[in-house]
Amino acid sequence: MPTNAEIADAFDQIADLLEFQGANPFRVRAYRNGARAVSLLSESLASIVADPDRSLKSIEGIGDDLAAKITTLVTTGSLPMLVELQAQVPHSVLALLRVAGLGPKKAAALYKELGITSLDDLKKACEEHKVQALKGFGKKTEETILAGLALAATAEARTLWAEADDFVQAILEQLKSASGVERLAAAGSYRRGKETVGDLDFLVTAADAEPVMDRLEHFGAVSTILARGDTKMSVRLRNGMQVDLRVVPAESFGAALQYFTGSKEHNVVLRGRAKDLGLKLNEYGVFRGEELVAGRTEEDVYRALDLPWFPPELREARQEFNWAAAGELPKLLELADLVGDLHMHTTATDGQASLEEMIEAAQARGLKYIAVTDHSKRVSMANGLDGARAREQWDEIDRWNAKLKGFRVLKGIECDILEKGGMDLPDDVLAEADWVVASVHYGQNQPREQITARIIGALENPHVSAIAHPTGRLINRRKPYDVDLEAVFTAAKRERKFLELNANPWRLDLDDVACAAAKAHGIPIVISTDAHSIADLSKMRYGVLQARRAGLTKADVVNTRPWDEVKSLGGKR
Ligand code: DGT
Ligand code: CA
Ligand code: CA
Ligand code: ZN
Repeated sequence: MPTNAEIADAFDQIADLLEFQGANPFRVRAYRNGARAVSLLSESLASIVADPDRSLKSIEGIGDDLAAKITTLVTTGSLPMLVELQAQVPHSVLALLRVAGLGPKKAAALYKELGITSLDDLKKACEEHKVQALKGFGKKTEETILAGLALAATAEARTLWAEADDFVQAILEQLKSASGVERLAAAGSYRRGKETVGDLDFLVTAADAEPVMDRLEHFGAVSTILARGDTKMSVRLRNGMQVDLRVVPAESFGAALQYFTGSKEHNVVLRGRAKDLGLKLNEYGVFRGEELVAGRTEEDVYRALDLPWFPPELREARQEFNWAAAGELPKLLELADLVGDLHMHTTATDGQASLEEMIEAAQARGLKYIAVTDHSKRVSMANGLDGARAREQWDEIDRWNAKLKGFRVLKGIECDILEKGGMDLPDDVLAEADWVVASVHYGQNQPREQITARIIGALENPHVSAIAHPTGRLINRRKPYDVDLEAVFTAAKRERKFLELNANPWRLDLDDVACAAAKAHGIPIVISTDAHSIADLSKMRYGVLQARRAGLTKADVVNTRPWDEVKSLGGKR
């Protein structure tokens, strides 16, 4: 009988192979979603198939087609479709798809034209400049691939927080139901809200550890049991991520939670402080000699060290101890503080939902206003808007606003900053918009002076409100542009413009450190989802987490304010 992990693997492989063959993206996505749904399931699929009263289709993400495939896999042990696809594509070729700048089409061309079947082959071909000679490639593409190869080697090692979160929620759900569980928590970098996490750390107090460990062992996404002892267990998930589980005594739960939440740097400072107070701190508690003085809760532990409880996002030994000493720990931003979303796309360009659908969805989320910011014409791939089409959309928005009560749609645009500098749309068009986000999408490899000058040029344009994703990085996929952020901050402050924290979990741009620096310059931050679908509107929470790590409060963030007040902070003139 195949395990859930094996079934999920089969679906992922099908998705990879279909993608390589250039199949319909919706079909590819159906298999990817299926793989995810299966791997997050706590119940074995084989047992559902065996039960005549149950239907696989009751599982979210599993439709007719996938249900039939699961049944075939469970009952016969193999899947003819997968075998057939595997025969058509050499296995190692699939690694090519994980390189930034290489879509399935280009990967297929490399395989067919140059016989490239591995990342090593690809590196060699780039270095020998064989890739740039191929039709549809060129020098730029070759450089992008080489840079992507370097990242592909280090990526995959750390998992995006958003992806880790899916697993954390499913594991918590799985462990919660074990008999005898008292307290249960996820710690580590996950709890600190770090943009990527290396491994997952769980803590539990339980009368008996065995049932809890059994539950983890049977979690659907587990591929290998690395170790299982009396109080500690480690497993590997099928996506490669390691999960550590520790069983701790109730009187030490707070100390263990504090210790395993970290960061290491934060803990080093704490231990030093304990020592100065004549105390000892470890994962079991705070001790005076042999006597346990605190350990049951984190609050107790910090109090024993004469410190306030720190939100986990701040525990990086950056500013938190200085703030505590001054009695000025910031009250961090919360998701509920945000009342608007100022960057999103519709079907007019590369979004998946219509204007009407986005408006409805934003209202349903309780927002008070949104800016619709479709791409400008330079982004031809996304069918970007020229002045006439932008005005057409804005007329439509006017008609919506005439009908809407207690909700405002702002006439916006995500206007490209051209490679040679300057904006993609003329000033008379931008002047009619309520909100203009300026973005670099092309010429990302330009030298530092040039790219910095382009961004500063946009900040100096009176019609620009904010710079979107100011460094252009994609976590694990693409490096930031070589931009002088200090110079950007100085210009933004001078021009009274906003900078974006793009909440997409791949971007989180500006990042935590840069947001803190922008705040120090007195620049208001706008947190935006850059939604390309209705579901994307829920990504705001990832941006909030990153903002909290930067120490941002409600007052530091533009879109916590009613739209009427936003203007007084700066932005478009
Ligand atoms: P990650 O998993 O690489 O994203 O980062 P963390 O912070 O989750 O680190 P991890 O999983 O190695 O350990 C979890 C926490 O446990 C860490 O933040 C601090 C604590 N810890 C682990 N090992 C040590 C150690 O050797 N010394 C100290 N002081 N703390 C440790
Ligand atoms: Ca960890
Ligand atoms: Ca760990
Ligand atoms: Zn956008």
